[in-house]
Amino acid sequence: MNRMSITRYLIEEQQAGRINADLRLLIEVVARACKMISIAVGKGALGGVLGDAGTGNIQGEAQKKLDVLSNEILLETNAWGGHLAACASEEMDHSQPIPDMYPRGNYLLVFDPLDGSSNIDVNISVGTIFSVLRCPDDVAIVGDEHFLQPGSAQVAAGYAAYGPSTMLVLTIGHGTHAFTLDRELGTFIMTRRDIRIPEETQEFAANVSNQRRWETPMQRYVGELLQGKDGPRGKDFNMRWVASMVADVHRILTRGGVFIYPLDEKIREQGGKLRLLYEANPMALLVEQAGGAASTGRERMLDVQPTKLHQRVPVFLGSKREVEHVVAIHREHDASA
Ligand code: P6P
Repeated sequence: MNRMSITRYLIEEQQAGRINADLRLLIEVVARACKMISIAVGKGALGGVLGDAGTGNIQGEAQKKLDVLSNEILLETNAWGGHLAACASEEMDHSQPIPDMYPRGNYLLVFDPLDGSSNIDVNISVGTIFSVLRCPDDVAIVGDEHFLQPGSAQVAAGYAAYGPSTMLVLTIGHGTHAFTLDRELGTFIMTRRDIRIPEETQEFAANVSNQRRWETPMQRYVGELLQGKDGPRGKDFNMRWVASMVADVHRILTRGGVFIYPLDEKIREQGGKLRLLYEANPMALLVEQAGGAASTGRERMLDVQPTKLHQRVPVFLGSKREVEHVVAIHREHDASA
């Protein structure tokens, strides 16, 4: 059987001139880091890495031991290859330049090392989300400000999903492709090329316990979904909410759907729940490359100009027609306000 490994895929993309050797190395290294994280996650209680680390991060969240371990794995595996100028992470207050002892490259890597880690202790799928940017030219000392690029500037994005199987879903700007980890070989094998998200859907993902605090148009929108075929949408909808963005987005990439995390009164000050640079933007690129759409409700996600490293945004992404419907509801609301 002609099985395409991620290495062969990346070599062929390099031979086609769509990526260079440094970006190929970067993605291979991140894939190797995700394999290491998958092994640690898979050990569960036997690995002695469940539970809290006893520390907190800039998000004000208690860090899980696996949050800290996953962050360290991504930093260490990416330090010496000469492909990166700096890394930034959900788990670190500020970006971290490549140590002076190593050669410096032209890319910036920003990641959520273990997304959904509150699910770790209850054995529910979690994941790693990553985004690759170019380091601006002629920068002597790389700082947080150099990461503040719109999502459209990403040269690559992806996630690893640590579920029943470990999968890596990746885009380098030429489609979204899925690879499944062959644990015997220790290699990611392409299992889906050119994923396409159905434009219509009957499935939504939301934490509806927040509905009473959402902006009015979103309360109405989800209310209509819940009314099903008896309501204005004229069809029944199903709901799923894993509370691991990687798991919910992977389902949407696989069979369609719409993921919504609206602004709500509780988080209005922070601008939303999900982080722009290492959650919303990489997922938005993957979804758009698969024929879907991603928006803040008022702006295409990939057009948002970041102002802070850990900036948060409302997130609406998935089946194109459904996201367009959500954007139209926001536009109508704002026009009448
Ligand atoms: P809530 C996990 O903490 C996360 O950042 C995403 O992975 C997930 O989609 C969301 O938050 C879950 O939020 O409010 O339902 O716990």
